[in-house]
Amino acid sequence: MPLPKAELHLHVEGTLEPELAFELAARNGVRLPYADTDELRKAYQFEDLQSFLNLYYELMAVLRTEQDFADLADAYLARAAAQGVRHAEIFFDPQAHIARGVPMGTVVEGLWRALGRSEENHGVSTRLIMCFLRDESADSALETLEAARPYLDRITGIGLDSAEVGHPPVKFREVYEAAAALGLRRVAHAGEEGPPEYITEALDVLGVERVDHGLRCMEDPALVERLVRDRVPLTLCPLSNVRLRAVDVLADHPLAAMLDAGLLCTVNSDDPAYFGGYVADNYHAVRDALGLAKEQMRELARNSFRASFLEDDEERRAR
Ligand code: ES4
Ligand code: ZN
Repeated sequence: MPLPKAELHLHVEGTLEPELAFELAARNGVRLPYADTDELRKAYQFEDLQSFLNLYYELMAVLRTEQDFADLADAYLARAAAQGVRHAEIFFDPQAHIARGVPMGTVVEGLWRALGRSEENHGVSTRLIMCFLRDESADSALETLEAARPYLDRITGIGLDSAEVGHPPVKFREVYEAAAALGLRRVAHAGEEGPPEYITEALDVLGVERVDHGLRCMEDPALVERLVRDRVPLTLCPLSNVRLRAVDVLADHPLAAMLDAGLLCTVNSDDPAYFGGYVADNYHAVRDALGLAKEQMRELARNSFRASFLEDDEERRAR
């Protein structure tokens, strides 16, 4: 029995497995520049975040209809349930779809078709987090928030993803303020490839409650002290860090040191179809590479619920 856990850092578009990509391509008459799933899988060799993002955005071309988004999310939820996931907070990238002529409504209604039945079908509760692409403009992010207005009852929070370096959090101050005023929860990717200063800025300027990755905090002892003191959760993605070369090999991953430092670490899968494993695979990989003890594995699973928005909702209801 896998440990019950929550997954807090998962891009739904990053769960598109090659088989489903080809199935959707055929269904929608989209031509992929790969002969078959084997050839596509061979393209999964990444130098860095950008080289991955290029393929990630390219394959999205197959996602066109509500049913496509429903099938994508349902396939993820089935796999997640088999890996012990009981709760999933799921990112999506509306700008990447709107730019291809797929409206916000198609994306959200499609995802909801799967998420709305997830508890009964898979035993997994869900939340949706809408991410802004940080390599697009601040105005585009504001327009995206506006486009999401009719769907805000289905969207718990906002995030910030895509190419990090050169796109500091401060660029998105206004849209984060607007989202906070609408009652949306706030997270952001920071310190994946970008410097520790981006983590500080995400906390101070964007008011994030949780930091996605946050890996590079370890370069700044004062920041680590602050994250520990304020119990700021970090959503780490170990297999992603290896595939995108943020760390050389898993044995060098700072997770064990981060736990020892008292950081509220969680383990997640990021883009599991691309990075070689779903969330339990990430747990097992760090256990084996870093020699984590059973109690540390339990701590990671406990942290995942503690760091989730579900916990807060239930605490609020109880009060
Ligand atoms: C992402 Cl690993 C990662 N980092 C930043 N943005 C992303 N979007 C999808 N995966
Ligand atoms: Zn991510």
